[in-house]
Amino acid sequence: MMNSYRNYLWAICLFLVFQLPFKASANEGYKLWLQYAPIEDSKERESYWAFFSQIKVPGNSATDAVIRKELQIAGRGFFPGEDFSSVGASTDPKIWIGKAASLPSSAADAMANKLASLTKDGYALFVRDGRVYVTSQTDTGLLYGTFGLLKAMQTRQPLASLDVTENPKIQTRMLNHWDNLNRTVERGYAGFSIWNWHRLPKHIDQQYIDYARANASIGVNATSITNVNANALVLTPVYLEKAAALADAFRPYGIRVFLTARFNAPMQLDGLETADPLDPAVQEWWKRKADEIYQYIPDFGGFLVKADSEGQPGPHNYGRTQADGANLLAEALKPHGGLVMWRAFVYSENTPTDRTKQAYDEFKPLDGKFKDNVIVQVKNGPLDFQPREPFHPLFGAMPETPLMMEFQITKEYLGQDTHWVNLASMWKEVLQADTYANGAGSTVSRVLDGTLHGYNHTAIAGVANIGTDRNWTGHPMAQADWYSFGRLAWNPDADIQEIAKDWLKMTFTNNPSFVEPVMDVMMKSYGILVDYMTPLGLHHIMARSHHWGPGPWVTGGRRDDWTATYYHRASEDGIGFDRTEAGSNALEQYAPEVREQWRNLDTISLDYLLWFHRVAWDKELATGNTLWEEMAIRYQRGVEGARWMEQTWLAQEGHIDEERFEHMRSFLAIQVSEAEWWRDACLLYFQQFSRQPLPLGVEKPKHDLAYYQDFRRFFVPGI
Ligand code: GCV
Repeated sequence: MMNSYRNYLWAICLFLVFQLPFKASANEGYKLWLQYAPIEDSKERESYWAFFSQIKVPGNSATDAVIRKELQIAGRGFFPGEDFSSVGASTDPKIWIGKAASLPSSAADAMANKLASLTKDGYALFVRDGRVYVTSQTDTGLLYGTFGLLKAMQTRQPLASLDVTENPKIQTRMLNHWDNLNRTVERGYAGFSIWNWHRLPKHIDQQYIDYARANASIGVNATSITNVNANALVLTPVYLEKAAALADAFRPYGIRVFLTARFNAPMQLDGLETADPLDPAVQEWWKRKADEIYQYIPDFGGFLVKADSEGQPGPHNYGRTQADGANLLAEALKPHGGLVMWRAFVYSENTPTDRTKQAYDEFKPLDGKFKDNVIVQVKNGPLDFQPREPFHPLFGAMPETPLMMEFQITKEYLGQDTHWVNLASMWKEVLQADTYANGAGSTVSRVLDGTLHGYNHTAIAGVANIGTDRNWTGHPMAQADWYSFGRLAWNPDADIQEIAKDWLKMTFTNNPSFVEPVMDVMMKSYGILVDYMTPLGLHHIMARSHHWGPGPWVTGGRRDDWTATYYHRASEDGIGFDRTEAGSNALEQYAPEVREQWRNLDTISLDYLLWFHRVAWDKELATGNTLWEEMAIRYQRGVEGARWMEQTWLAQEGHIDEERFEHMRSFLAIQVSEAEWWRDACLLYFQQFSRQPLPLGVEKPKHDLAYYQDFRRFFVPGI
């Protein structure tokens, strides 16, 4: 009787599963890569069930509770209809999820070396006497291990032979939210801020928990919840209480909260006459403020600070250095174990040097002058998250000062919410760049993981791309950027193909007919986008202010260094910014081996040509084309690439749920038309200077230049 009822339930479940690809709900996007889709193949289901039906989680911490909860969610997804109400309580476990200290001695003794190799947050998955063990030295490590186990199931790895040891290479792996207290998000394209300040602290939205789950599943262990263009109000009791409620919700998931600190907060909040970092009253103010914050949030991570940049107050206002500013806050946080993340994105229109040189000029002389709880946060390139930049010259140049990476996950300059571009490809390029700081092999990733200079703190941040959109990120594929960020933060040397493959399987399906072609698109998408936006090292040629769409004609206005013409310098003689000795000499900020790669116009990679050189339009390049021809061909190639992406996607119909398929279909149509827009607008504009026809094979623009220059859009999001 029981059996036939069970079979009946299974039949219903299978029927529902069969319907899934065609009748998916909006929820599919919300669940991110934690879909835990039903295991349809009966053999696979049986073999996973043999383990999953008997799990023991012996611990009793708050993190153990969320581990049990996650197993319940996953179990209900993988095995619909089964009862998981007492998951984790098996008396004859086939899966044991417990910290190393709690392991049965038979397993602990046999695996002593493995266990000893685990660092904080690390985990091991192994099999001993037919039982799967998930273990770690810490609660958070155990949660990460649980997600490791669930990933293995989602990507259909056999549990009977699991053998994984994972230790993070970077200590602090964080998201930076540029979220304002009024819930708008600077450079956010996925709706409003998920932090509902008005309802906090009393209401803890389920989305906060799901945010923490998603982050923990990829090893993100810190979050700075407010915009770096900071509002001092967040440091007042009303907001500290709200931030504390978020910190409480995130704690079991191993996530620490940071806040952005407005440098002149002592003046704005308490009427001090100065915010001078050397003023004793100011120092006292920050100490008291730090003490107060730790009363609300005992494990508060620290401050993230943007100072002396784009209108933000900072130590310059008092004739002090960036080290003076950072050390002021570091001193206040020190007794509590907090960190200061001080941004190197410092530049000014009043400094006459090339903007890309200013951060190095300012910070390099301060190397070794920062307190030991300061980390300097450096953007991947020396300008500002452009589609392609050379690595920032500060990497490798600050051996005495820990540096952390700042990537931008939100795509301010890469098509914002509607373009599909796999950012991991761009990040990988930077992470694997060789700074030659200590000879060959001194990669940026080794600067970040601390092995190059022996940093005492290591960290990496990504500017978050999430908001209140049903699927968190607006573009369904932008979820991959959040996911990949976490994976690369954990291991900056990780294989990005593996990351993409895991993400696709967990998010959509394990079907190789879908995974392989879509992964191919992901791997090529970055090169394609650069081709249709900023080929050959062009940069900062986007529209003014909202930064959406092309604007190579942007000139004049309040700040020269916010125009396009400052950077491309196109004229009838040629185009490009000369950063060699003959020009701004930004090249001198790199190691001699790097300079050597880039100083010669004939041998530099074409990817960086116009970043470092000014080149005549009829200069013949290594490809055999003139500069003008090469530029036009690359723009055309980018458009064709976008069309290929669209076609490849259209061929996926039926492999996944209709909703996400259709979402992607319409976004790809937008991407193709915007790729054409970039190509046509840029080529028409630059053609005024090259005065040459479009080469064969490059399509004629649909409109004249005036059309593109007059093109206006209102209320573009993100500003
Ligand atoms: C938060 C760019 C963006 C700004 C951003 C700034 C920064 O300039 O356009 O919106 O401000 O970078 O990183 O501080």
